[in-house]
Amino acid sequence: MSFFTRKRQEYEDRGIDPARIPPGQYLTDRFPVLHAGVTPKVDPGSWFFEVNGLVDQPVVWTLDDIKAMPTVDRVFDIHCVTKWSKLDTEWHGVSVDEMLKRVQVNDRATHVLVFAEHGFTANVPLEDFAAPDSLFAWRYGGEDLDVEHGWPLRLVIPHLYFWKSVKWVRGFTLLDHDEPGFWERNGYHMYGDPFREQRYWGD
Ligand SMILES: Nc1nc2c(c(=O)[nH]1)N[C@H]1C(S)=C(S)[C@@H](COP(=O)(O)O)O[C@H]1N2
Ligand SMILES: [Mo]
Repeated sequence: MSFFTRKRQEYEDRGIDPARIPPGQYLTDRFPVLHAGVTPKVDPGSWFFEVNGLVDQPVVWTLDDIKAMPTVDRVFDIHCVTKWSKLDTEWHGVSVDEMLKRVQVNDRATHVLVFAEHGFTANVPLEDFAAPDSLFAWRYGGEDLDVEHGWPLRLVIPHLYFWKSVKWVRGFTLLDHDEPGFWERNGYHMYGDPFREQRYWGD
């Protein structure tokens, strides 16, 4: 019996619906830390967030501006391309939808390039970015996000592999085409649906 078949049996025995676990993933109760480069040192006082590209008015928000928007609490399963999944993670922040209401997105916009400290980027179709579940979070499990997990602000798009959930996010650009981000230029899939196991180019 393979590792994944055995694990699946174990999850069923624990009462976990196996349909929640994408192919080739196993569950962890830990919260692994994964990123390229070093954890940035962020000064929340001088921090700002930018929305630009295909919008009528580019905007710049401070952390206080963002935290003053209506907030949501959401619980999701997350799936990392390195094969761990974590169930029922708890996030608090502002939904992407709520943010998009505050900028006039041009009709020509089809994709988003999300950017972060140290030049990290990730691309997502606008439709997935604006999906009802997507949010910009600053609390996890009832506490401020750990710096390693993206404080002061991180994106969470739970229906795509977790590399699209950009930590230390600083803004996003609306585009009329798709453009690979950091991991996508390095062989990761342009879309990254865990249930279709879209890990790498060609998957
Ligand atoms: N800014 C930034 N965000 C990032 C990354 C990164 O390298 N830089 N790595 C991504 C990857 S590959 C993963 S799996 C998740 C890991 O999030 P975690 O460390 O909170 O588990 O963050 C994603 N967000
Ligand atoms: Mo990752």
